[in-house]
Amino acid sequence: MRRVTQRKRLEREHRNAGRLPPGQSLTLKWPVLHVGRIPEFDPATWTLKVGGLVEHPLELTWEDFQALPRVRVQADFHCVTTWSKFDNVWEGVSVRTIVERARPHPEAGFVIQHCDGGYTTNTPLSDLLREDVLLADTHRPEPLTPEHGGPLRMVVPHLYAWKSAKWIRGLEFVDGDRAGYWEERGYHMYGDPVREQRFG
Ligand SMILES: Nc1nc2c(c(=O)[nH]1)N[C@H]1C(S)=C(S)[C@@H](COP(=O)(O)O)O[C@H]1N2
Ligand SMILES: [Mo]
Repeated sequence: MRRVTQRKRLEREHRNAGRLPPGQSLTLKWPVLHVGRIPEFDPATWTLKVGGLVEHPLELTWEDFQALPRVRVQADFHCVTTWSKFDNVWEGVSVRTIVERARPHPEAGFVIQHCDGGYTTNTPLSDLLREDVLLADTHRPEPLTPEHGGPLRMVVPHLYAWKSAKWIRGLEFVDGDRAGYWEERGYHMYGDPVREQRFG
């Protein structure tokens, strides 16, 4: 008898429904993927810096960050190495909230995400202003674990997951697009999974 796994069945359904981007396969697990080591988190010294071309630079402590208004987002997650994990429920702070407070200059068209350990990635500012883009400290039902970017990571569901920086510590507003860690090594500057923008 032919045995079709639940994963395979789900994968076929989602592919037929157009929800699984081209070249992706469904995972029911959550792989851990990053370069370098997992940083230590000390809530007493942690800050999130928001700077570059902004009217009002910020340096938020963990306590400041926790006092911001919160959102919950359910979204899929697509890694360029071809796995997709569906229906993640993230909680945290909308990037819109940070942008409203920092007030970027009109020429600030791009944002560089800076991480503990030196990882960086670039996105147009307009992409970070989408309603489902957030700085997440929770992957429900649990707080975000260190291997998945805890205490805080970016989540940009509509772009490949390398644009969702783990252990984020800074947002730098700039006037031109500038390659980050993987973009410098040949990954696409934008990274849309629907158009399979894997490599630049
Ligand atoms: N700081 C940092 N963030 C990162 C990465 C990294 O190497 N360093 N890798 C990216 C890549 S390629 C992917 S697929 C996702 C993986 O997130 P996960 O380990 O929670 O599944 O994190 C992204 N964010
Ligand atoms: Mo990835």
